[in-house]
Amino acid sequence: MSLPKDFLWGFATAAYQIEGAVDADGRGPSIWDTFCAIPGKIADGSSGAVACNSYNRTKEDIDLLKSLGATAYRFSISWSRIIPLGGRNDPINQKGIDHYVKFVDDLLEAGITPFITLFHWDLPDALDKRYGGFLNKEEFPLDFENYARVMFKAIPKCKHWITFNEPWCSSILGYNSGYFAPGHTSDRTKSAVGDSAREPWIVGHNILLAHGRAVKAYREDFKPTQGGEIGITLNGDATYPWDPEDPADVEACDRKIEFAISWFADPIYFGEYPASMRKQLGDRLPTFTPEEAALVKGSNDFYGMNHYTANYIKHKKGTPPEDDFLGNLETLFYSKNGECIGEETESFWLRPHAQGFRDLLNWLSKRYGYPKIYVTENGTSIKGESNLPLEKILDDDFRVRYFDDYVHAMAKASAEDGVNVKGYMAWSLMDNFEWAEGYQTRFGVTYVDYNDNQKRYPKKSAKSLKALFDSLIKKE
Ligand code: GBH
Repeated sequence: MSLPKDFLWGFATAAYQIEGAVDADGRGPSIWDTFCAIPGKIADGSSGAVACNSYNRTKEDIDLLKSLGATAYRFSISWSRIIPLGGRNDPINQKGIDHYVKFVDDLLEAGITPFITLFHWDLPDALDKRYGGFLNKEEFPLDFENYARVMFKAIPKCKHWITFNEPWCSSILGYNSGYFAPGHTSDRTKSAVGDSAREPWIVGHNILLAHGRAVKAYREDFKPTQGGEIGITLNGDATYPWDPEDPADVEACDRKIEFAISWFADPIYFGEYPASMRKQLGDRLPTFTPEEAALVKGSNDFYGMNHYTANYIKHKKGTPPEDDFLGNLETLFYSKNGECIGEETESFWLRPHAQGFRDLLNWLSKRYGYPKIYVTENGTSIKGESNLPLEKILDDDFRVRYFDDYVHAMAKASAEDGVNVKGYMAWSLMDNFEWAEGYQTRFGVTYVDYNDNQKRYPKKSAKSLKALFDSLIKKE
């Protein structure tokens, strides 16, 4: 037994990926509704308009969670259901609030602990159009704080709040490569607007300020009476040197994690950006005023960790181009000696390598002083899964093995390395709208038949997690 007695485990989802019902009960459009409508942006031309229709199937989803034995569920709130136009002077939509209040009541009645993500990429479109969304330092943090306050007030029963999911993705994919909404990039064949060398770093900065404001509001005005906790969720992959004999590759491994994770985590734990980023980006990386640094520093009650994969890292020589966001290095699947990091999946960026999970848990714990960690996402797609017959899909041994390997690696980090991990949420409860990849790529432990009324079929992996955690969580 190697996980603490009070360890929570379950599944994660995000509003735009599962809810559908985009016009129900007064919801306003988000930047993802707008982005999906642009031809060529989503692989299969789809959108989240229907998705899993979870907005209308909450009872069924909670029954599913219960039947799988989950003790926690992480989901996100659609900001534009709460405040359709998004801003602090815009009308509040009571029907949107009522939906999530009831959902949390129903989860608690089923014995499932809710983890609420306030923001999983679906910015109200009106804020993007009104003032440039994340790019606006004066407006965006204030509007986010206001929205967060509305939710804290409405759902005092929620004790675990996550401000932002993966701000790296909102910044880099939204404002450098343009692969995600709102699609800004310097590449004029893809977008009429954007500056890949500057905008991502401004967006990241403003998200940190918005996070800081929401945390301050929670701690001052809600936590004293509600007693919950709040933090941010960051994504990051494990790194191994392409050539372990080359000190420049070894150094590039840390730099890769700094550009992905410490970009946000260093300001949150130390009050400043990593030296490696300042060195490469110069004054394109904003600086924190003393007030901003004070707001952001110390703003995590826990660290939310999203983790999926690992890479070999090869340093690059010379001056990187201005739009480089990796830290002047290459990410590879094969090492110099020809070792492969892991098997292919349906996702071009994902190859299972469970030891990397243990190694990254250790890296984070050492750098940030052994914070409490919740693993807020971990999971895999499977090569060719969508093209298999149903009975083969439900027999997803590859995913069963992935969870088994990764959860055991985490349990070792907990029992043997002193890592303070207190929860784990598998991505995802069900197949869903996989952003720019559309519906072809499936991450669910539950199969969703998009051609037959979004019917749900739990896969083998769905049923495998309870026994796995029962074998690892201490009974006393
Ligand atoms: C998670 O991100 C998301 O939180 C979740 O919504 C999503 O469904 C899940 O992954 C599965 O994809 O080569 O530059 O395009 C995981 C972290 C970081 C993985 C960005 C994909 C693409 C890098 N993601 N990465 S790029």
